[in-house]
Amino acid sequence: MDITEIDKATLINLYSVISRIRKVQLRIEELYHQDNMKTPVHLCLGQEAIAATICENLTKQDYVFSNHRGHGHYLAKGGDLNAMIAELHCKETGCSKGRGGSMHLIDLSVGLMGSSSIVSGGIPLAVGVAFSSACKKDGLISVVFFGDAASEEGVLHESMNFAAVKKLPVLFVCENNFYSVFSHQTTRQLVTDITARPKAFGIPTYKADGRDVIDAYLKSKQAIEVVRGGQGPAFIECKAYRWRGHAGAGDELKDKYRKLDEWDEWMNCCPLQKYETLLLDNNILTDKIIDTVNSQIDVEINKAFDFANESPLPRKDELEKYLYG
Ligand SMILES: Cc1ncc(C[n+]2csc(CCOP(=O)(O)OP(=O)(O)O)c2C)c(N)n1
Ligand SMILES: [Mg+2]
Repeated sequence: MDITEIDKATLINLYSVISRIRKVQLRIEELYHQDNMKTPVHLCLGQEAIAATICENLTKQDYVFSNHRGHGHYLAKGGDLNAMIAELHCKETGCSKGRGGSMHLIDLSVGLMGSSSIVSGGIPLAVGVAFSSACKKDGLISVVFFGDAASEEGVLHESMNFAAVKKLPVLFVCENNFYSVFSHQTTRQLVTDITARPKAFGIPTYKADGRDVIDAYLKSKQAIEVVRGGQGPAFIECKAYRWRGHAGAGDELKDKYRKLDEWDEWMNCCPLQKYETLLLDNNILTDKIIDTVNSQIDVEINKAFDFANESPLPRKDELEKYLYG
């Protein structure tokens, strides 16, 4: 896996997307305790490169399904930042009209079909849309992001079997951060190699290091080429660490369910910093370009929070407007 296999524009765009997701997460965390964001939040700090590298290999029209930890997926697929921050403030201008909050982001204009707070909830939906694409022959693929805990849900297994039998254009992306809330993977699964599950259904599998942008980008590319080539589904497991608590802002090391040496090891390997150094060493980026990219992101984030704060709440008499009855 070599940086020379990726063109310069892609490398720079990946940097910008990852840094943007990082900065947005940090700002949400900083402001969360002001209590203007009336929603639980599940930050994806530490896992940013997975969303960025997968979505870099997709077209705007390809379909993406997300889960409760979905800010990175939404932004990497091209979702509107103003609308996402407004959604976290439960404002009418939010991407789900302020009715969904952080776990229910959606932007059909960029193929982000929705996010589900039900663990595994997006998986059968992605397979259904892939079935529809196969029938219509529209050439689009569906991608579903889910965590290591979702690999324990029966619906993933049924969905993988159906997708394999019907050769559907769907990519299963498992973000293995080793935890389901407070429980480590080894306390929940005897077979911790998650790719053993898709292999049992005859699905080609890939493993990527979610801290290593080059590895994650090139492995995603291979997996997506298989799916796009009409050979049926593929599965990619990307390992990364959740830097913060399961939900909310701030750090819950005090809860003592994580070992300090484990936490230290992963915190000392920041995907963004590692990537920035690589790009500087290879003369892809300069300090000046880094400053410009990051100051543009800061301006954009300030504007998004201003937009959210100035936006109206949904009207009381319209609270049930989008409910099916
Ligand atoms: C079907 C279902 N079971 C349990 C829950 C409660 N719950 C919410 S998030 C979560 C853990 C999810 O872990 P994982 O899938 O690994 O994603 P991560 O939070 O690590 O990103 C659980 C058990 C739920 N929302 N839905
Ligand atoms: Mg997990």
